[in-house]
Amino acid sequence: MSLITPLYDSLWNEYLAWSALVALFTFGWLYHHSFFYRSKDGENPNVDNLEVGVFPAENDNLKLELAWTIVPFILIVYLTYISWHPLDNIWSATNDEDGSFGNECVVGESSDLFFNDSSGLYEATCYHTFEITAKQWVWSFDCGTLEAELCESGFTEADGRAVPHLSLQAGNAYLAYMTSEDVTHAPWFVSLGVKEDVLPGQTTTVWILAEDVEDFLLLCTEYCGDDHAYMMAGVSIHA
Ligand SMILES: [Cu+2]
Repeated sequence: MSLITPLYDSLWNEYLAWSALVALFTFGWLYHHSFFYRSKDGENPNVDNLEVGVFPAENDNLKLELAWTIVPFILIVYLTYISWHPLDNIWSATNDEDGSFGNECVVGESSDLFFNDSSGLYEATCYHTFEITAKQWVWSFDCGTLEAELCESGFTEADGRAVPHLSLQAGNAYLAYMTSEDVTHAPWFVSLGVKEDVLPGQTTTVWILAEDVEDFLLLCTEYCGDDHAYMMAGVSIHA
């Protein structure tokens, strides 16, 4: 079972590498200065003659201030930039920009979903649509006119309770139209690394890219009242 889609694999590695680098620098600096500038036994620790409530403006260093403002800012802009591409692959409502998922499939047509290694994005020849409706504290799935093989809703057991169940077919791209009947909820397709808010009176969409055969849970990730923690569904992606 994949814990993370290939869409985020390289992002994950790059974020980890930058985190390690920043941590190494920060804690290295911190430990070096903590020990290097420690006062010796018997030495007056207030070597700079600091006074309580008086800012030591003579120690100000504009270059240093600018450096630790600008360098992290550039890093954040860079990380945002590299995150944009894969996130766009999942969240763009219509994929007309690059046409990654084509048009809606006609009856009997399959998406032929695949991960394009060179672009780092998912592609499909066409996509299917279904609906997700949330209310306190249950999910419901409407597969519309899709054949049962492509999309089927029912019930299953999770944590000793009967919960809604959604069955999808591997190798297909789905666009889920979602809304809520009461408050804000947020379905999280755990294995796919995808979550998106659903809102009363509005329709939001999210791409569900069913690549691997697997079973996982769909959880609510927007606090929605007493039984929020139990608001789950089972998802099966079958061959
Ligand atoms: Cu909820």
